[in-house]
This record gives sequence, C-alpha cells and structure tokens, in this order.
Amino acid sequence: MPIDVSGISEIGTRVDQVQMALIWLMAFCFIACNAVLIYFMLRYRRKSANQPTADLRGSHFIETVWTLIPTIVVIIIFFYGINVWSDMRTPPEDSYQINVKARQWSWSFEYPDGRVEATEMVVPVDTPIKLNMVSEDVLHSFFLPHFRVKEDVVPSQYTYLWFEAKKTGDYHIFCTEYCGKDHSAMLGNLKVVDEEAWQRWLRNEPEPGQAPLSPEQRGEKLWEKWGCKGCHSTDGSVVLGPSFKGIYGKEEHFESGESLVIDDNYIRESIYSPQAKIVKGFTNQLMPSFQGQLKEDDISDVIAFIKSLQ
Ligand code: HEC
Ligand SMILES: [Cu+2]
Repeated sequence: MPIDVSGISEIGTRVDQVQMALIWLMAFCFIACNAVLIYFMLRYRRKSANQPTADLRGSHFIETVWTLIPTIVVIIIFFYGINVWSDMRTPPEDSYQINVKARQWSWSFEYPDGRVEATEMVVPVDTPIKLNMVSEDVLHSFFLPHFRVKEDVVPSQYTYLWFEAKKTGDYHIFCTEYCGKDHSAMLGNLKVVDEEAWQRWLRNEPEPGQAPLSPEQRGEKLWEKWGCKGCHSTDGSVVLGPSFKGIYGKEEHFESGESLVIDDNYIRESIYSPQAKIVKGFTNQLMPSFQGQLKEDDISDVIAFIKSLQ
C-alpha cells in the first residue's frame, strides 16, 4: 500500500485511486486466470496411459467475448487515467506563479516580487501554485512525492508543474533524475502555511513571539541555505573551498601571486565574481557565482557571519 496522502492534495488522491484501481484489477485477473488454470489442470488431466488427446475446435463466440471484454476494460482505464492526467497538466488560470531553477545540486525559487529563496519553498494553503522550471546545467526532475506530481527540469527549455496543497505542513522536494555526484543530496522542503503565516512571510516578518534574527544569524542561515556549507567549513577544515574560520582580516594569497587582506569588498567580490581572484591552491575547484541570487542585504549578512567566526 502506498503511504496515505489523502487530504494533502486532490490530484494526489486521484492518482492513488487510479493506481489502486489498477492494482485491484490486476489482482482480480491474476486470481481468476490462475483459478481457471488450476481447475482445468485437475479436471482434464490424463487419467490413463492410452487416453486419446481431446479434439478441441475453436469457438468464435468465446474468442469474441475474450477479445471484447478486455478491450472495453482497457478503454475504460485509458479514459479514467487521461482524465486525471489532463487535470494534472492543466494549471488553473489564477495559479500563483513561482520560477524554479535547478542546478547541480540545489533548487532555487523566485517569487513574483523578485524575492529568491533556496532549498525551502513556502506556499499558501488552498492556492493553486504553478512552477515555471528551467535548469542551469544538466537534466533534473522536480518531484513532490506527497502530491504525486513530478516533471523534468531541462536546460534551455521551460517546463511546468502545478499543485495545490489542502493541508499545511512540510513536504519533501526531491530531484528524481540522476544528475551527478550529489544528486541524492539535491533535496528541498515545501512548506505549506496558512493565510496569516503566508502574509507574514511575504512581508518578511518573524514568527510571532520570536525576536528578529541578527545579521550574523541571518548570514549563518544563508550559508546553510545556499549550499556554501558544502564547500566552506566554519571549523578550519578545508572541504572544497577554504574554511571561513578566522579568515576576516587575514592576508590571503592568490594564484596570480598577488595578495590582500580579506575585507568586506573582497568577500562581496568572491561571492559575485568568484573567478576574479583564485585563492592559492584552489585552482581545480570552481565556485559558482551567486550574482542575481544573493542580494546586497544578504551579502552584508554573510560578511557579518564570516566576521563572527574568529
Ligand atoms: C562548489 C563549492 C563552493 C560553493 C558552493 C561555494 N564556494 Fe566559495 N569558494 C569555493 C572555492 C573552491 C574557493 C576558492 C577559489 C576561489 O577563490 O574562487 C572559494 C572562495 C570563497 C571565498 C574567498 C575565501 C578566501 O579564503 O579567500 C569566499 C568569501 C566565498 N568563497 C564565499 C562563498 C559563499 C558566501 C558561498 C555561498 C553563497 C560560497 N562561497 C559557495 C567553493 C565554493
Ligand atoms: Cu538534480
């Protein structure tokens, strides 16, 4: 039995119904065919050594019946399935639109007001959401297992997906097309919130009863959210890039032979144009540019975070 996701989305519930209907139909056919098979084996088995083989001729009537009935059943399955599928592929006119970008190995979400989020997609409950999706590199696939919907995310071509959540909560986002080394880590979270929390989120307000975050704390969240964490540690160990521990105010040496003291401007440049200065010893690891993804406000939060790691 698939996990019970009824009540989370209407389409998801209907997809499960189609699937269960097919499974029961197959179970019925399997049992019915085997029952007849076993019955015939016993009923018509050879009873003595010189018993002649039965002389059976074709029956047009029986052949017509066993051709027609399955044909009708298969046509019913077709219309039942395509009915659900076409609703699944037809986003309602008034859907709320979010642009989804896939890259090795993370998701980002651009909202109509220009706000860009990574990893976590927040959406309001009871609202159809349409995702306009494209990949920056290889083939990915956006999958909401609880909603039973998925769609490939392809470079240089837009694809779409829509869903409507009927229940608030947190749901998985998976990449479900093998896309390279860290494919299995290409996870996201879909957070479905009620109208009040949605309005608060849109205005960027903290949850009631929670103090607003300090720039350092926001910087730390960004470091996790944008995957900096995967390449930059905070404890001095080198992962794929230099650790952030104690770098602020330290002298940095570059492949070009130049050097400078790490300050706000250098950090900003490293995030927007990582190729401008390559840290000595890191020629074969590429850092992607976060131009257009991290905003100026975010950059100053990241700087505050790096400064705090002395
Ligand atoms: C795929 C791995 C990777 C990711 C993800 C990544 N970086 Fe980097 N980063 C590097 C590498 C490698 C270098 C060193 C080479 C260079 O200078 O471009 C570097 C250099 C830097 C430097 C200069 C560090 C120094 O000691 O001089 C800063 C600052 C930086 N990254 C910030 C970030 C931030 C902020 C993020 C997340 C928004 C991030 N990086 C995401 C790999 C990564
Ligand atoms: Cu992927």
